[in-house]
Amino acid sequence: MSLNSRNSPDLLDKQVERGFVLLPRLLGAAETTALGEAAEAVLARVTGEVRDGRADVTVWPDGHRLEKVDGTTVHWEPEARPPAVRSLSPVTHLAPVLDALWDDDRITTPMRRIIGGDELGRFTSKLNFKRAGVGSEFCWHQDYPYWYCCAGPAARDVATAMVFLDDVTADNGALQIVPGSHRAGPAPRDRAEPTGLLVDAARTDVRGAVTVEAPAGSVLMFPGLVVHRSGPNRTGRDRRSLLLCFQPAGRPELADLPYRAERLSDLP
Ligand SMILES: O=C(O)CCC(=O)C(=O)O
Repeated sequence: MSLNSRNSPDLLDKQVERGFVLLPRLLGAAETTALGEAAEAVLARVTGEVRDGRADVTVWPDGHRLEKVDGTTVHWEPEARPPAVRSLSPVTHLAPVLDALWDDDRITTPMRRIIGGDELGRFTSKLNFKRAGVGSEFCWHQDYPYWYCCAGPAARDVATAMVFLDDVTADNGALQIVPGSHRAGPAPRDRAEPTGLLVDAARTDVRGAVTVEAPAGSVLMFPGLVVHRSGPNRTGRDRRSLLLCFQPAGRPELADLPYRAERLSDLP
């Protein structure tokens, strides 16, 4: 599909400049529903394996529990009772309909503009579930520090396409983005926070943040240096999304790179 008038090259360039591109209803209703069904089927299969005791467990310094099985990491909501999954990553290898999106021109054409290269490669993928009533906050952060610990300076060239599987509104945990924040480079991090990955919001100007509401099937794209957060989902409606993180072709994927926490000392 070519870009339609709403998503004309000029408008796209302006959106790239401000640090995020929103493509409303890029995917049709039926295909969005099919993606949601595939996401639920993957989740059921993977959590079944976890229940059978086949996963390797890690607990992060902030108390978040992660379990690895089938080449994906299951990240649990820290507070949800009964337990609920916060995210699965990487995930597209677990369902062909999710995997096909890597080669979908509707996504790759604008993504090439953001990354600025001809040939795109995969970096990683994630399903964020943000379930009704229990989906928790993502604090202010840039994706960059985490990716930098794995990929080093090449992390600058990674950008995300976030495919919304449900309608996104301010009250079910829409993303808040600080326009132009990517241009300032790595933001000061909160040294008191155990992961060392979050932005210090007291030392970063987040006052101009915008809330990105969009219908299901919309796609939001942004590079790893954009400062963003999302609130908890206190509604009765899930806010699921599939994130595809692209990079220039020919580079190793996130899953093949060791996490080197000592690299954080290179960053502010
Ligand atoms: O899904 C969300 O609300 C936050 C996504 C995000 O920032 C992340 O997964 O790093």
